[in-house]
Amino acid sequence: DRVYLGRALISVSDKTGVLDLSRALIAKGIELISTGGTAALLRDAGLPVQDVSEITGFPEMMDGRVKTLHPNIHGGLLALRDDDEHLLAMAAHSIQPIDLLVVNLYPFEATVAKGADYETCIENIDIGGPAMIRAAAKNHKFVSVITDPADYAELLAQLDANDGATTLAFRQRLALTAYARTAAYDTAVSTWLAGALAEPSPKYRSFAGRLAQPLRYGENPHQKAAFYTDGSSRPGVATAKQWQGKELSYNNINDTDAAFELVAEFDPKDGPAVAIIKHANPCGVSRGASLKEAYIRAYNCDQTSAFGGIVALNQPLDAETATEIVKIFTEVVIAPGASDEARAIFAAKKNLRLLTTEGLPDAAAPGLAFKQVAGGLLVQDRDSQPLSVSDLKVVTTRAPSDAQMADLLFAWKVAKHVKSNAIVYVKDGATVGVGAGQMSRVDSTRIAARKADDMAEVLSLPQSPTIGSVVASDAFFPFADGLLTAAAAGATAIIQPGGSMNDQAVIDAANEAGLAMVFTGQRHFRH
Ligand code: 93A
Repeated sequence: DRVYLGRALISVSDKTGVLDLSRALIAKGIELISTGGTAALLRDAGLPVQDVSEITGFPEMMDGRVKTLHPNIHGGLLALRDDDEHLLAMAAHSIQPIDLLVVNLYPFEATVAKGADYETCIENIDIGGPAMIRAAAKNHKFVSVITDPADYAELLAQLDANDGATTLAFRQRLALTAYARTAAYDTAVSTWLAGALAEPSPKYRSFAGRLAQPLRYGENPHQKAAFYTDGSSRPGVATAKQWQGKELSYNNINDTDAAFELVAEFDPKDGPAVAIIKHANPCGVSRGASLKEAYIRAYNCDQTSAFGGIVALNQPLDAETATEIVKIFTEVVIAPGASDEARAIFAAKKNLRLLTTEGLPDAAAPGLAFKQVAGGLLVQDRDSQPLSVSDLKVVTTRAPSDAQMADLLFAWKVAKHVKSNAIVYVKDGATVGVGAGQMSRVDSTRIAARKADDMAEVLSLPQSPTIGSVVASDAFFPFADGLLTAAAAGATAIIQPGGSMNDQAVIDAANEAGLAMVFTGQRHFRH
């Protein structure tokens, strides 16, 4: 299964390392063929190279759109070297075999990321390159294909280890890498085009990503895992800069994403906000007069769960907040920036990972969310619908005060990021109890209140922080029991979607308990 290399076609946009590779190939007696820019570079360095146009008998034309799309190239890549008819066809048309293909594509993803205009993006869709890559990969029984400069060294090591030949196992792995690359490339094109055409339907989208980082393991140590990015330049965990700490784990990435997406709900113009996440659910979210105060108030919602949590800030990390954060063990902190002083404070905590971004995620950004099921993939729009005061309907005799209204909207934003059934108690711009992921809404209501009582004890508060609080429920109360549990815990106002057959009974119960209640008309299930 060894194949010795006679001729290589090299056509690369990213010219990194291509001279060294070419020198090494020539030293092994391999002949080189190349396209315009690549050939010029090799020739300038004094290396012998044949132009593709000499082989095709056509000039590179139409701004380079047609360079390598020719039977003399594709025949050389696709011919089966052990098939008499293929060999006869090669002989009849003077087609020479090509044993090694080195291609990297027009930088489509980078062009999009730079914010280039429509025409420029179109011009950067590579056609001939993927055609050759796919041809060479299909014929991996005989042909080796390299699509990433990072693999040049491995190719040379393979040739050294096998007297100038490649093994079938190596070529198979290269073929796999090659198809992953062309799949990701076409996905980048379709994703960009869907965005450029403002095409909202998931029906027309394709899904794949680019391998960003192989992970040590998945959700559990026995699960293999990797992190793929979709090439977008959206601020978030995928595009963040890591300043210190160990490599992010699968769970870190998942939780950091949850934390940053949540805190981004709170516009920095309205003041600092902090979210602390544990197992993808918030265990404390708060605003504050300062970032430090927001952190302390978020921490005081559930100090036990915050240990080993993930902290997200809606403003750059400052020194006084950093000093507060390092008092307990935290896995990751993510923020839209960090001061030098804050970074110096973190530097003493080697295991604390610090990530910074260029800005906050856009909570209202369109996009898609995926969920795998056995045999398929569920696709839906991101839950990015905003809610404003004018969407709300007061359904009780008593209307919420301005202060309650502010807390209700705060609680609603948090509830959107809590696994259903979600119940969130809020007081003065801080969560005081979060009930997440229960099968019964009344259980979530009880758990959240019980956790608040626990914290009252830890903080030696005179009474439970739920007294005088407001409550958000991610979906409607089907019965009055959940609402009455919240009222018994001391809640004074409720925000919920409404829309239950039982709404009237729930409204009556709210009136009887003296609660103010507003309906949002929209739901925030999160499963
Ligand atoms: O415009 S293309 O799609 N048409 C082609 O026939 C073709 N063949 C190779 N682009 C084509 N290529 C691409 O040119 C390669 O994938 C590579 O990215 C680039 C190298 O061009 P140069 O050697 O002129 O820098």
